[in-house]
Amino acid sequence: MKNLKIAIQKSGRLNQKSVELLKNCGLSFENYKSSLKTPVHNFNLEILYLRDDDIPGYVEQGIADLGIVGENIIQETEAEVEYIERLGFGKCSLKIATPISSDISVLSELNGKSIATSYPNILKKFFDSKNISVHIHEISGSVEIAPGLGLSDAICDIVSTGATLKNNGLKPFANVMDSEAILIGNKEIVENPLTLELKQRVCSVLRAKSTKYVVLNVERDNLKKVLELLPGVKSPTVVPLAEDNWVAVHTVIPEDAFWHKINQLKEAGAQGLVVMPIEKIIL
Ligand code: PRT
Ligand code: ZN
Repeated sequence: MKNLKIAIQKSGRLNQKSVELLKNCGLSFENYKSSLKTPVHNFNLEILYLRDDDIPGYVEQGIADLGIVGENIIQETEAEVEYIERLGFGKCSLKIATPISSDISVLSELNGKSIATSYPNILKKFFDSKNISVHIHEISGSVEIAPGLGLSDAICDIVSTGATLKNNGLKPFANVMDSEAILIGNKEIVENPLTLELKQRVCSVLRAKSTKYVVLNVERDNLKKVLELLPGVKSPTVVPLAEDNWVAVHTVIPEDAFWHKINQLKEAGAQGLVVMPIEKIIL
């Protein structure tokens, strides 16, 4: 079978998490920062290290079959690629921000104003859909300094903690889109058996990451109450303990319900709770 090629960011915010995800999928490769590509030793796959801006276009053209890149870049480049899986890292938002001193309070007040951004295509679509006409100034970096220099009335840029906006005397004003890293594929390759296998591995890693393995002890009299609190993957395992009338319950629970559930379980009579990370969940 022909080798697939997956493009990931060479360096920057998505590189480390992309490498970590692929390694957690059981792929063995060297993460050479200096090379353009590296073979995977135990899967028919080659890893290409590219600038994130080039990834959607390369995947669209089939130079790479798959890619890991922020949704903001996919939308901005308007490349025609398939979304295979949302990966849950690289989360951020594309926001419009105005100077703290500005009294603009609704979007329509931006009509006729100028906005600096590195995302002209997304921004144009956003304002076109609202019938608002703005002057878009495309700049490639340090967008946040544009209003201070008198270059624009507002900006549209990626925000994660909001610290950069604050440090530059700006406040978030409107959300244009939320973004995260996405596994994308060339249209011709999404049904390829290798793509499907990689997708299955990625999903099992993501599923495991968002759940915890929990073991707890409970008296039989309280078992029903405890089980009602545990949706689990299927049904929890219940095993007798050496001490009469006590059982151990093994199950998995979603990470986001975690602390809430733990306290409820304790109140229902659960004791000796042990919580462990899970490596993979294959359904
Ligand atoms: O060299 P290459 O072109 O590959 O990388 P790059 O410098 O263009 O991108 P990089 O590595 O900065 O970001 C890669 C991807 O990470 C982006 O396309 C987003 O999908 C995602 N991401 C997540 C972010 C951020 N968080 C982020 N905070 N990308 C950029 N930022 C920048 C933002 O531009 C602004 O300057 O961080 C600043 C804001 O951060 P806060 O925390 O102060 O709000
Ligand atoms: Zn870039």
